[in-house]
Amino acid sequence: MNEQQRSILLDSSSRFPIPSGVKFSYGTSGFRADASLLESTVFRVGILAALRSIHTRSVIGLMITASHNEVSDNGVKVADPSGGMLTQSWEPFADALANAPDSHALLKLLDDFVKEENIIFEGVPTVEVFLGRDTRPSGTSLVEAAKQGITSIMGAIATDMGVVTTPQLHWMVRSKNKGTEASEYSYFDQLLVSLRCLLDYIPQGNKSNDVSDKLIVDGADGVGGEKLEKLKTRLSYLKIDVRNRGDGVLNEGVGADYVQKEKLVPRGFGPVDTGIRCASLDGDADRLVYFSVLPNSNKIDLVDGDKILSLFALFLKEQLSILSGSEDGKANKSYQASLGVVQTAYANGASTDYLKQLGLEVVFTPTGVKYLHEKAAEYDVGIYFEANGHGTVLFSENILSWLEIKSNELASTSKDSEQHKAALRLLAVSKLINQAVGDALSGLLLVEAILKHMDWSIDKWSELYQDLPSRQLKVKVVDRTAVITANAETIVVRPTGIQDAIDVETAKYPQGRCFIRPSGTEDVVRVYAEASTQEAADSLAHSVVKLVDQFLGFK
Ligand code: 16G
Ligand code: MG
Repeated sequence: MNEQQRSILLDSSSRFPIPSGVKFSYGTSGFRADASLLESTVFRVGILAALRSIHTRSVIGLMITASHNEVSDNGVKVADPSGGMLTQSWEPFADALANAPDSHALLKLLDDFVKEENIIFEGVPTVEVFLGRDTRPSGTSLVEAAKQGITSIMGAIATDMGVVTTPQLHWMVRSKNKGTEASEYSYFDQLLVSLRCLLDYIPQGNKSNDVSDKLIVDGADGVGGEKLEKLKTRLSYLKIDVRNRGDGVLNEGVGADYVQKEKLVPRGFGPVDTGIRCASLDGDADRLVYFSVLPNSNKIDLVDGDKILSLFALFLKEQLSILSGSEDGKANKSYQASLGVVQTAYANGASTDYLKQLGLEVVFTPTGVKYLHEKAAEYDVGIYFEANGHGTVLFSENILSWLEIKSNELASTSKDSEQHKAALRLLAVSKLINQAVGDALSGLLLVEAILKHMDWSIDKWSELYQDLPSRQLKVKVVDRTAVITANAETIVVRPTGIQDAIDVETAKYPQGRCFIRPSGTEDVVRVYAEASTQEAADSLAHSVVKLVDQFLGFK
């Protein structure tokens, strides 16, 4: 960095002192904290994003959101050129940057990092960072801090996309770097055109018309409801009633996280909604769950991320097998696409059994989108979902070009064949479903299209398999970093002895399964237990909480 650049950085960073007594850490979803503590962090992430743009010669994204956290929190995360999460190799730099005690320490860090990573400032045509924020009031001033950080790197441009969902921002970054239009309008366009295609190729036949076109969506009082309301005006097929569009408190008794964890109706829903298909988005619309209201109660039948995954897997497997079979029923050997499913330890055991019964390859990764996404990208068609409703489907470049060729070929030889339709459907799914990151809006449209294709009600979908009862608890301990896990968080290797004790407890319960892991977003250890009855799952979870106390000590 030249002297002018160094003096700009020194000067601008002195305007954003870090709060005392706080340690920031770039967790599974970036930095998160009470919004009042975040100005310096966001400013510094702005600098990081501009450097990343220089280094990758691409547009980078910076999103200000704390997702499903309470409204007083906020957060910041970076989207890489592909639209995916920031490369893990830069995370330690993000941590160091956020915690540098003063401007001089910050400058030294930047100098060292620029040398180490060999970041070349000269000859970069454009240095650009797309900025987005959710509806949190604190977002406005934090965006300003981000702009100051970005523009502290000479020549860097901060392009403000305004209030957007997290997946919209990731999508825009990806599109821009692919040379296609990166506006909200083009995002909606892509969703609507591909949805239309899926609906156009719905098999005609004896339909029971089980699936109603009525859907009620809980927008978590966040950005998702607002965007869905806009999208809806261009959607003729569905009648969507969007509730919790932003007049209430964000994430308070509403949203996908609440619905999935509490298994209760969100605010604004009640017994009158019994029998209607309902969905819930989280605060920044990157999670989606479905549910139906149980008669005369505030309880729900939850259709979580695992079931969305199962629905997608079933549909995609069917389309791939139509395509790989030839007209005479013999397998077409021209391309054998690999189809893989990625879950975490939180996936309900019944879902994993179901997917395996379908003959699918199921693999596990630790919690956090970056791990699932990376794994899913190893397949031609990789489907990943967390039980909490975050997930998507990734298509490899290979399969996409093969599908293009195949569909053109079939268009001239057998236009109305099932194979041709299957190829077109798969291409449409690859455009409808967000290739950058899990996206509640695009996921919702794909669910709706598949239900319509299958002619399935939400009940029929929910009955794919019966969830095993489960219980999640969180425990505040003296030091959660003392918990070290392995095998995709299914076993604990430290503290020594605790895994044996958990195994002994678990063995007492039919179909018992239990694991603990340190949270990446809160100062707690999480306990998950599953068993054949709710009482057993509760009891297993509570006994393991006691073990956590014995080995780690409650705070
Ligand atoms: C973050 C992750 C989510 C994960 C959750 C776990 C992203 C974008 N989000 O929200 O995937 O399920 O953290 O939280 O990666 P926990 O570590 O507190 O249990
Ligand atoms: Mg979220």
